[in-house]
Formats: sequence, C-alpha cells, structure tokens
Amino acid sequence: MIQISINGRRVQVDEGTSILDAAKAVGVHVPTLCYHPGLPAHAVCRMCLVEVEGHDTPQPACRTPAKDGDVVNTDTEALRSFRQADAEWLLARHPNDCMRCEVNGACQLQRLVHENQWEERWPKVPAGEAASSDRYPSDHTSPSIWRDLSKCIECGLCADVCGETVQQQYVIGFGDRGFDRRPVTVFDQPLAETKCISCGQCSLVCPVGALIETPHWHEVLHKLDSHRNVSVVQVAPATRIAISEEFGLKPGTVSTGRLINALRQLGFDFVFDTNFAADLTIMEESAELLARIEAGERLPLFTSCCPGWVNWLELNRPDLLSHLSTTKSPQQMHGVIAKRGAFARSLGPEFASGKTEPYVVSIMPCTAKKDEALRPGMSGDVDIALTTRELARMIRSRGIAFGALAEDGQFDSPLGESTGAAQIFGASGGVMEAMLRTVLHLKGQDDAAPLEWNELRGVRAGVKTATIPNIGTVAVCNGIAAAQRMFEDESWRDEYIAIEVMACVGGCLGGGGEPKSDDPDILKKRARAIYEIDVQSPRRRSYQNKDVQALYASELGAPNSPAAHNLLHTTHAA
Ligand code: HC1
Ligand code: SF4
Repeated sequence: MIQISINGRRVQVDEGTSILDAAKAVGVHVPTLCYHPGLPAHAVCRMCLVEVEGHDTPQPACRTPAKDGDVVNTDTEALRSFRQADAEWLLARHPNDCMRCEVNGACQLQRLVHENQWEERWPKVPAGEAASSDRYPSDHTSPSIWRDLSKCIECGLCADVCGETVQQQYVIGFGDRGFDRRPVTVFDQPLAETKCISCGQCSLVCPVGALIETPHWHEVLHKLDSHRNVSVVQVAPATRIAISEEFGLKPGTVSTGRLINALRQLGFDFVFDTNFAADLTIMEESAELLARIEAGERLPLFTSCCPGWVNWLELNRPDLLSHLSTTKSPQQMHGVIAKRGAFARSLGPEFASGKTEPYVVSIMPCTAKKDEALRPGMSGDVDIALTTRELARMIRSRGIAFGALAEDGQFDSPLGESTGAAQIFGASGGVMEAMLRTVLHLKGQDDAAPLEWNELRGVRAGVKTATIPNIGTVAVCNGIAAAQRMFEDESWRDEYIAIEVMACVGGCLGGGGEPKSDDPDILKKRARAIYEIDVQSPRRRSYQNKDVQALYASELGAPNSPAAHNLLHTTHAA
C-alpha cells in the first residue's frame, strides 16, 4: 500500500492505483469525459488534470499512477480555467440542441457544463439553427445504431471498444487529425454498409449523443397513446435487473415486479416474459442438438439467440452457417407465438382470422435485437425492439416514479411463466447451461448430473468449457473476440459438440442497450442477481415449464415437429 494526500485528505491505496481511482476512494470528484473503466485511459479530454506537487505541469488523473507521498490538488483556480478552456473548445463545435438530443439528461458533456456552470460559455445559436456544423451528416442507415459525428467529442472510447480492446471488429476507427479528427468507418461508409454487427458497445461507452441506439421509443408511446391496438410487451431476462440502475437503485437489484407495474402504467395491455420463450428455445435447441449428435452431422451446434453473433457469422464466416441452430431467438419466438398462437386467437375473431394482430414490443438489453426484428424470414414477429435505456426514457417521460412502484407486478399468463433456466440466458454461459439441464433430462441423466455448471459461468472475456460425461465437451465464447480467436484454427471442429457465443462480454447483461455504468464490477453484480433468480425459482429446468408443456400439447406437438419448425425456426443467409 502507498499513502497520498488528495485535497488535504489522506488515502491509502494499492501501488499502481491511478490518482483518479484514489480520489474516488476518498469521495473526491474529478471530472472526466473520455475515461471509462475497462478501456485504456488516453487522457485526451484533459478534464481530469490535477496538480501533483513536484510536477511543473498538471497531470491527467486517469492515467497517472499515484506514488507514495504524492500531494495532489484537484480543484485549484488554474485547473478550473484549464478545464473551462477545454470545454469552450468542445462547446464551440457542439450542436446546441440538447432539447432534441436523445441523450438529453444522460450526457456527460451536458453534466459537466451544468456542474461547472459553463452554460454561458456555450455560443448562443439563433432559434431554428440547432447544429454547429453540416459537415458531419447523421448516419441513420443502421437499424440498430445512429451516428451523429457533429456531437462527437473525440474521446476515442467507441474506437477502443469496437477495435482491439474489446470487440475487435474495427468498424470504427480514427480518421484525420487535428480539428477533423473523428471516429469514422472504413472509406467513410454508412454503418449499414460496413461489417458492423450491431452489438451497440460503441453506444454504451459514448459519453454524448454521437452514437446511440436507433430510437424507437417515441413511436411506441404514440402507438400506446392511440389505444388503437391490443398491445403486448415482453421483457428480456437481463433487463429486469439493469433497469434498476437507471433509477438509482443499487446495481444488482431485481426489479421484475416494479418493471411489470411500470409497463402497465405506460399502457401495455399484456405484459409477458421473454423467459417463457427462452424455455421454448431450449426445448427446440436441445432436440436439435440431440438429433445432430444422433445423425453425426453439423456439429458442433452453434447457439443462435445472440443477433450480434449471427450477424458476425453471416458477414465473416458464411461457410460456417450450417452449424448455426435454426431455432429463432426467444425474442422472435415470443413475438410469433403472441401474434399467431392461441393467445392471439383468444383476443377475438378478427385476431383469429389473422385480419389483425397484436402490436408486439420487446424490451431488450441489446441493440442488435432491433435488426433481428427486421430479419428476412422473421420480420413481423416483433414490431419494435427497445433497449433497456429506451425503456428508462419512456418511464421518465411519463413521470413514473420507478423506485416507488410496488414490487408486486406479475406477468400475464400464459406467455409469462418461466423457469430458472430461462433466466440464466441473460448471462454468458447461461444458454449452454440451460440447454445442458434439458439435454441431460432427455438423455435420462438429470438426477445424476449437476444442475449448475460453474465452469461455464463468469463474466471475464474468453472461452469457457465443460465436459459432460457420455455426451461431449461444450464451449462458451464470452464476447465476439473470443469466437474470432477460436476460429483461427480448426480444433473447435473436433473438440466440441456445441458452442455458445454471445457477442457482448458478460452476455446480454453486458449488452449494448444496457444502462451506461462506470462501475468496474457492474457485470459481476448483474450476473449475481441473475443466478440468484435461478436459485429462487421453483422450477429450474426448461422442460418443467407448464405453459410450454401446454403449448406443445395443444399446438406444436413435439420439439422439432413440422408445426414447431413452421413457427419457431428460421434460416440464415450469407
Ligand atoms: Fe438476451 Fe435472449 S438472453 S438474447 O441475451 O436469448 O437481448 O436478456 O432477451 O431473444 O431470453 C438479449 C437477454 C434475451 C433473446 C432471451
Ligand atoms: Fe463496432 Fe459494435 Fe458499434 Fe458496430 S455496433 S460500430 S460492431 S461497436
């Protein structure tokens, strides 16, 4: 341990701790714009400059390690004027249209201006002229991600996360230098024409509104307000936990009941659980795996519920598509069952004849779910996919006091029942673990086999494996970069019988549509909550889901039957 003094307060920290983290440890706020835990500190914004005795010039707190005996000042007249000069430079070229910006209220630049009372430093723009520059036209070509480089503050976080540090997709990188330095795509192509997989990690780390999820929540509110449709909403496993963070609740707080009540207050007629369809996915995918094992073909089976991964495969390795499970994701399965199953028919003759259908919205921790909802072969199953962040905006816009809501909300039946196996879908390794629970049952082994597969758990990026006696070895790629690395040689073909890939590190709980967080342990906290829900569930294996059993008995026959294939499976194209 070393000891330093910050603004006169002594603090003991581990050697190697940055001054920024040391300041946090004693509750001293140092402003930042370009810093994100888990990504390299480039110190480009210069907001975190601090004075360290013995240094002639201010040092960036984010990447300066504290040294024993350091005396640090974070808030002097000179530092305030440095920061203000920097802010003026940023504000001079930033569009003055916060009122119309999607991240209004959640923007780091806006927060900084507000907390330092720099509003007067922002050049006044005549009414009607919102943007500072037309040099950077917005890119709205992707169904999942919008780019508006006029708002970019050049922090570099998007390029880091898309590139070497995390996703290794290199879709966004820095072009030009000096005043025109901006994160651009290769040849400046629109995002839809690049190899962007829609994972949304760039939007998760963007501190301003330069990269955001394609916003769809306004149109959902209009639709609900019109009362013209029967509306259905489904909620993903990861969202019920992370939504808590948007409203100041402790990370890892499970807000299922509150969330259901909020969705009812927003005007949804039926509130269902994506987890119901996750159990259904397991029934189909397990049957598919066992059929492939029996036939000895198209192994290893790749899981297909992560649309970022499916996008990657189609864009980069179409030769491997035959390995991909043909099961639709839970989002899509839930949508199609809600629109074309017994539930829809129960709504009245117009619905039974197919003349009209419910309006189906999904709430997902994921930006790629937006483009999944538009995929050929399954577009129309879900009308709109919203992110967890968009849902928070909807709730705020209607003045719903989320934290004060009762926790007693219950999903509607019959598309609301689920097991613990479905809940763990939200964590990396969860889909595989859920599948093993059912595969082992189908093989008549479940009493002897463990219910929990700890080897497959954990949020750290990389590959996890487990060997299942008499079945084979399975692998979990936590993050798309881990999958890319796995495919660099051919050993995966013989080593594994099934491979789960989640494009975002941590799985859906780390999805690009989740709340922004600067808590370095956020993924662990969310994961802990997910596994706790599983432990508390009365049923923890997908085949035990009573409503899923009833659906097979009344409509689908058996997993992988022609009726099941008709509704629940799809094809993937190069
Ligand atoms: Fe996911 Fe899935 S787990 S993909 O991460 O299979 O988004 O949460 O809803 O569809 O169930 C996401 C989460 C989610 C699907 C399920
Ligand atoms: Fe890169 Fe993912 Fe952003 Fe696309 S969505 S630019 S792949 S980080």
